[in-house]
Amino acid sequence: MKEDLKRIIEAAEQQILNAKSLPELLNLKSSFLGKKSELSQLMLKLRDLTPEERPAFGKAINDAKGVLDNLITEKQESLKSAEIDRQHKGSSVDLTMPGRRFNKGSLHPLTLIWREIEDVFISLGFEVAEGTDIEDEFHNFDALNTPQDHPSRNLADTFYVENSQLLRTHTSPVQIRTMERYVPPIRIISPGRAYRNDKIDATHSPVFHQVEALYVDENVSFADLKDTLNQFVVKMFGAGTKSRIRPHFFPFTEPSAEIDISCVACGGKGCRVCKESGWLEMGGAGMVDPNVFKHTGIDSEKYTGFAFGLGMDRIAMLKYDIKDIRVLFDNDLRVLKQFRNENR
Ligand code: 2NM
Repeated sequence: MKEDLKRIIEAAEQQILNAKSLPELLNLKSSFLGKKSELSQLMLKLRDLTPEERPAFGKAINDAKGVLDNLITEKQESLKSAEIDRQHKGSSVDLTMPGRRFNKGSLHPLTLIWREIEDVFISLGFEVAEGTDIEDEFHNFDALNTPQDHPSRNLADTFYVENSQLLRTHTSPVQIRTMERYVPPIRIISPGRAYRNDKIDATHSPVFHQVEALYVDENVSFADLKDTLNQFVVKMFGAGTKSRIRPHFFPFTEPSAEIDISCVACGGKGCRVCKESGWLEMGGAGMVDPNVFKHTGIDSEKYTGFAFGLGMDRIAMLKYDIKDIRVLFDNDLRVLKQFRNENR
């Protein structure tokens, strides 16, 4: 009987390994492991053995069944994958072909500049504050020390909504609301959209983008303002970029100044971009007027602060050599596609 078992297993192994197809393998499976198989018949012959011989031999038959079953399962897998390979070879699908490319979107140049500006100010210790585009007269004008008869309040300059609500003409109301809510030290920037009823041309749009910085604490000085400005322009436009200030007037700062930076096109030597002056206008700045502190509940005897405002559209135009502000609002794909590789 031992010889029988050995012969059966060897023959079965040989045939299983040589099986050429799944149906053939399934036939082999039932003939080797099924009820009528030789192994099953061998089980019946256990009766002829002595009780002492029976357990070991029964186990040998079961082990043999296990070995053959594993062998069949393995062969089944390899025949299946061979079958799949064969199907692919015969069809027109070329699995080695590269996938279809799809068009990746790109960030708008203003979004890129917006994020870069935030990163620079965050690196200088500022936090980003945001407000709403619709504001009230108090936060847009009154609290900023703007006189009742100031021309900027006119319908001709400001978009009013209703009930003395308006589209903010700068992002300063964000600074006001921050000063109302927090105690110094306050170090924030407020990037965002602002609105003015301007005629559209190459440098004016009724919707534009501004970033304002505000630093309020004990002993904040004009020197702090100039240093912060310098650090910003160097990080934004590169080492060697300089900033300067010229006297000006704003209702909300005293003293006030206009900000210039050395021309990013010629480095200050004079060219067509800077109209031979070597300088480019960048925005306004000043020390927060004590009247503004009074409106927001900050003690102007204890605290001082500087603020400045910059045009983000202008910064984007300078950095990306865009000559007309309308390009930033047209969303012409031929323009936007050029920023594909600038995504972050
Ligand atoms: C500018 C120029 C100068 C400014 C002032 C304030 C506030 F709220 F602190 F008073 N925020 N922003 C400011 C000062 C803005 O934009 C050209």
